[in-house]
Amino acid sequence: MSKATYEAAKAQYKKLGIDTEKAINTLKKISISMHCWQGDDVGGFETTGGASGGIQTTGNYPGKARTPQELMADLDFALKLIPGKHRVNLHACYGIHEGKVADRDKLEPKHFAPWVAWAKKRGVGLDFNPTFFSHPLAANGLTLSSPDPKVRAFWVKHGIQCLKIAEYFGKELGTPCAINFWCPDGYKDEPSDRLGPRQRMADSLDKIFKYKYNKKLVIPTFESKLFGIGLESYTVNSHEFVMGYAMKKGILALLDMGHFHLSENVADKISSFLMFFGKVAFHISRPVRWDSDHVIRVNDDLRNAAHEIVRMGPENFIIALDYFDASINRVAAWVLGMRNMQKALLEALLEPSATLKALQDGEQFTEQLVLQEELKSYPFAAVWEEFCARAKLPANEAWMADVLKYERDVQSKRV
Ligand code: RNT
Ligand code: ZN
Repeated sequence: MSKATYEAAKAQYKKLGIDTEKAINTLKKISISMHCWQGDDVGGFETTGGASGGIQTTGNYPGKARTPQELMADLDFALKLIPGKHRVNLHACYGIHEGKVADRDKLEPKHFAPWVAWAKKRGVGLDFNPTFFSHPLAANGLTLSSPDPKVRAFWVKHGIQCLKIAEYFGKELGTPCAINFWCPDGYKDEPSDRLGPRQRMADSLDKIFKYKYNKKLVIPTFESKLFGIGLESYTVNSHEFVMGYAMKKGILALLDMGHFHLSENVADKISSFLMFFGKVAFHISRPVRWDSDHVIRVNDDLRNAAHEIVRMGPENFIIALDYFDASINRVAAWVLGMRNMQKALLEALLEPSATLKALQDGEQFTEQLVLQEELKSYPFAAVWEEFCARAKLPANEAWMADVLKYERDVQSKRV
């Protein structure tokens, strides 16, 4: 593409009152938290058993990262193909243990020191997640809400240790660490007591948050879910439970795009969250028929979410990706998902939202509809290309050739 193509696009957007330079510069500053777990199918470094306990990956594409070194190398490779500066999201099961693996209730910052060193070197911020799954004490699908006080105590301790690790990340890296609490807790079949597990869950969470974490360094978020695999009938941390608890506790609720009925519009929830929580934490995912965690595409769900994020100020959002497809090249899955998120945000940044809002408020619904639709054929691609060119990266599928080379030279040797 020539510079002239961008200039023509710039002029076209200018007529709408949109400054493409401003859009490019805003996008450059939006940092997305890239989930380490796409790199190895939510495997982690504790066991070789893979993900279990309410969470599951499907697919068997060769070449997944098996060690911290491999995962770090893959992350490095992926980040090089993504414009902008981003964060990396770790799970507690990605601790790096020398010799005997410390159990979840005994995890300490030292188990994440190599990650901090890795992140420091690259100027990357780290986010975190306690891992309430893939563990013998989560095998029956109950953790913080278990009727067994010993099981609850174990997971409470895990939650507290993770808050300490998040504090360590925030302090070492000079950027607050978002720590997301997601538990699979639920029942496969109709329970007789829906209240008890929720009361126990709240009590366990209260015990975790008794730990006085440094609020400048740690941003706790709490994720709701509709159902889990093998836990189809009841989920303790339902949307209502999470909203209520988070509100009461002064922490953020987290929306995962795969955790609602498929006909629900997740983008519509954002404005309400923003009003009452002040900030919104997001797991950008793609459910196909169920919470399948497919790599995100630039589909209407993503576009609608991105538009709401941009309209309400990207600085008010914690944008984290959450999907894990084991059936395709995992590095490509990262790169494509991150770039798709950026594309959706850029398209939203090029929306003449003040004009559209005025049309809505003026009840000029025909003009609003026409403009909304005609905008779809504006030269977005030229602005995306310019954004990528400034980051010295291809704006098209050319990056995949690099991934295929990496697959040949590095990933395919992992047998
Ligand atoms: C599971 C949740 C949760 C996990 C990660 C690995 O349904 O979405 O966020 O995907 O914590
Ligand atoms: Zn999620």
